[in-house]
Amino acid sequence: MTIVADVGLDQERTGTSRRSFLKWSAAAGGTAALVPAVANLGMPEVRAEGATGMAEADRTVWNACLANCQSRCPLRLQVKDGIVVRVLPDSTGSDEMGDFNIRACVRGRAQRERIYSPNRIKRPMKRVGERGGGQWQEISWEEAFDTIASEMKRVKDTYGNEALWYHYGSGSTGGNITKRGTWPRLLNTYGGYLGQFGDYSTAQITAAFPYTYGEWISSNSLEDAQRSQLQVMFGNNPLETRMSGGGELAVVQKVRKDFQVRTIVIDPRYSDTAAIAGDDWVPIRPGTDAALIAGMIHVMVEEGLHDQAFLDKYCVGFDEATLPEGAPANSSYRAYLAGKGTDGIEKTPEWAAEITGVPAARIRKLAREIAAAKPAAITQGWGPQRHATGENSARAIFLLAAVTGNIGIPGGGNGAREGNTTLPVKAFPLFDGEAPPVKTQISCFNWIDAINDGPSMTATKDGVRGKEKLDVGIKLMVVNASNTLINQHNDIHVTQETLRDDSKCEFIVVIDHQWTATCDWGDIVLPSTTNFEEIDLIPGASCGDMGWAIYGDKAIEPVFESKTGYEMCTEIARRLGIEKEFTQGRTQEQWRDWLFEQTREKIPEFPTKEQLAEMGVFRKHSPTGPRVAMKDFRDDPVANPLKTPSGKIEIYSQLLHEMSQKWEFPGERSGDRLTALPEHVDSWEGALEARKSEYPLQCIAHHYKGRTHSSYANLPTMNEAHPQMLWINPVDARARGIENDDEILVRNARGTVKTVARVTPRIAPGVVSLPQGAWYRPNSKGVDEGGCVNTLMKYHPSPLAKGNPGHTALVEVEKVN
Ligand SMILES: Nc1nc2c(c(=O)[nH]1)N[C@H]1C(S)=C(S)[C@@H](COP(=O)(O)OP(=O)(O)OC[C@H]3O[C@@H](n4cnc5c(=O)[nH]c(N)nc54)[C@H](O)[C@@H]3O)O[C@H]1N2
Ligand SMILES: Nc1nc2c(c(=O)[nH]1)N[C@H]1C(S)=C(S)[C@@H](COP(=O)(O)OP(=O)(O)OC[C@H]3O[C@@H](n4cnc5c(=O)[nH]c(N)nc54)[C@H](O)[C@@H]3O)O[C@H]1N2
Ligand SMILES: [Mo]
Repeated sequence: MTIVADVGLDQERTGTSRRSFLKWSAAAGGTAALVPAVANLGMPEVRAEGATGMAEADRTVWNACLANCQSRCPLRLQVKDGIVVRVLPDSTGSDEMGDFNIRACVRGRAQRERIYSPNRIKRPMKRVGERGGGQWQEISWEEAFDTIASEMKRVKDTYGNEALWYHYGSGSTGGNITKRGTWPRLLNTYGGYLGQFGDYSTAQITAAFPYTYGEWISSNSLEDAQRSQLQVMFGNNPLETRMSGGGELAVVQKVRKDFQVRTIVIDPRYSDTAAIAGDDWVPIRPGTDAALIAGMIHVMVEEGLHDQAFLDKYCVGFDEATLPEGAPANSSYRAYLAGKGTDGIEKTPEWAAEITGVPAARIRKLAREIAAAKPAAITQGWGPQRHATGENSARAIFLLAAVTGNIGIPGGGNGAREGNTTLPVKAFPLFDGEAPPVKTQISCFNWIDAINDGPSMTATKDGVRGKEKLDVGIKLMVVNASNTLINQHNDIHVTQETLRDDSKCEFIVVIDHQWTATCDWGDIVLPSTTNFEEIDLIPGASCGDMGWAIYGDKAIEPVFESKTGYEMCTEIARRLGIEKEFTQGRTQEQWRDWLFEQTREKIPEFPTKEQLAEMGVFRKHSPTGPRVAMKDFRDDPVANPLKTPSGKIEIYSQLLHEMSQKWEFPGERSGDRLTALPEHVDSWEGALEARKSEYPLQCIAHHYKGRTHSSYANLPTMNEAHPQMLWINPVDARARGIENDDEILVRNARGTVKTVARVTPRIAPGVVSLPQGAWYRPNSKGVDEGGCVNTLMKYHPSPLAKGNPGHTALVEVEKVN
């Protein structure tokens, strides 16, 4: 197919004229950016002629953007002479809800810069000299496989399987065989590895769910919001974090356009969602949602606006009368509001205003409006929970949905993040049998403690699961599709010190296709293919009530000496004598056939391999209409109890009360605590501490449009379109003599970042945001000129989840003179 014909197709769908498409192509593109990159790689030069005409492609194949933004966009790659010359978006679907054209965002369309990036790892590398010292030697694949297999054997024989660790990494989340599954399967086949619970995204809310709802239960879909009178979004930002025509962005805009549902966004930032889909913005100090909610519920109760009947029938612990047996007197939420609890403070709007920065009159108005809207869809993104006390923020937002009686009804919701409809596409198995062989788990964020002193980690101090304490620390790490060894993990300096000592963690293998800050700390670094260099059945994703799957075709041969994860693991399995168990006698192609077979058993109308290769995308709209969470429970709570101990929604959790007596928070963590109620807890480096600290600004780290975490952060076009910068309010900037675009230093006791100021009223006073994911690039003085926010963040796991508080830190900002 020629490109001109494809442009014609797009034109129908997007209204883009050929002229503007060409302009876009040149700007986002390709020629200027591609040629030097290709030259760097020593590959034949491609002339995609930009404005003067378009290169003819030999073929067009389907694949997808697999980065972890959770949108999952199909891409059509045009290939000429073995080189990807152009990346086009989805050409199927329409603008109708449930049939959306899944149009890739700027990042997806910039894939060529990534495939042909000068940062691509060319061949296996071995560290020489000190770990992290920056000296490397190229080695053969044979040597790499032999070394990894013998290190796995040595560590297993010396310390046992619990000393092996598969590191958290989200770089190829959207894949299936190309996902992060191959390495876990290898490790599980070899007897297993120390497990992990939680993730870097949602640890606190994941830990909060069981104590309120018994398990993770996503809210109604955003498509269902068409039946709402009001949407209230707490730190939920689909327009930036669910970009593309297949993301929730499309659903939110469609609901807004067709149904004009009033929308309030509660966020320290005037996000794109607030700006484009919001009617009202409530700027709030980070980490204080539970205080805002207490202030609002105080108003509702005082004015009789809450849904007492719902609380009586479905909930535990709002009132003294529904507290579980054995709960101390005055431990209900009502007693907390009245100041009869242990803190003795009444939770008036004035009290909440002091903490949150939202004026008391505004809190009253907001409370009345939310209580009056029937039904109201209350959702939260994951920004509010990625905090020092994020578990309580998440639970407080659940509570607001319960107090207003919005749970289990169309147009309502349970205060969690929106749910959606997915297709049950078969996943590549991480292990055979019922469960992975090793049952012991730590929080995925706690690995650094397990390297420093694993055996000191216990159930009540570190949340270790499956055992009272660890017997051994992490001695070997497989770090695949991850930059969380350095860039994406809080407090880069502490991590580097720990890793430098290779008597602690004795062996680290990193697998990636870009040379990241994480690669710097490997002992062996392996060059992976991108997903465009291998085959897959991509499970797709979902938005609203539409799910889809994408054909993963191989567009080009592996670049340089890169290999697929499946090939790497098969080679290592052979050396460990477990090849047959690992592969089940299948090639990657045969695994894909198996995935198709298995999926077609579950979804009879799912296309065959040949059909999907042609179609590219298979989409399906929910046949039962928009998702309404907890409908069964609402209809009949006796027949359909929740998985909580009481079977009801637990506003007061007896389990948490008991844990609060037992769990230990020694030393630096002595200020942490667990609470039976979703109450506001002043945190370390939180809103109150900011007022007396020498670092008086609360620094959050929103997820940014030009990258998915650190993925795409090295692409010139993305950096031009979405440069790194610090958002700072004009009030705070003026006080420091800072003007827009000034070079600034952002610092605290842990580190210093150099970046530029974006002086904007789009962020609350007293708050700054340095979008996470920029590449760490320290200069000779240790100042990070790349602008990585984790240079500033603290390593301090949250109290219940032991999760990542990636939006909690205090900083000071000064102009560079
Ligand atoms: N473009 C893009 N999209 C992405 C990603 C990306 O890096 N770039 N990352 C993907 C991944 S892995 C994930 S986990 C999701 C993350 O999705 P989220 O966690 O929802 O994204 P964040 O930007 O961290 O936070 C959402 C909003 O919460 C606000 N916020 C921060 N602290 C608070 C608070 O205390 N209270 C309130 N009310 N609001 C607060 C932030 O300003 C932000 O606008 O996004 C995914 N999508
Ligand atoms: N302070 C702060 N820190 C944060 C956050 C925050 O809000 N604040 N957000 C956190 C969140 S939500 C998350 S999910 C994490 C994300 O952190 P990570 O999971 O580390 O995600 P990325 O930074 O995108 O890095 C993914 C890597 O995978 C590589 N990759 C891509 N495809 C493949 C492949 O097919 N094979 C291999 N081998 N490699 C591949 C990419 O090149 C990239 O280097 O960051 C967390 N860090
Ligand atoms: Mo995430």
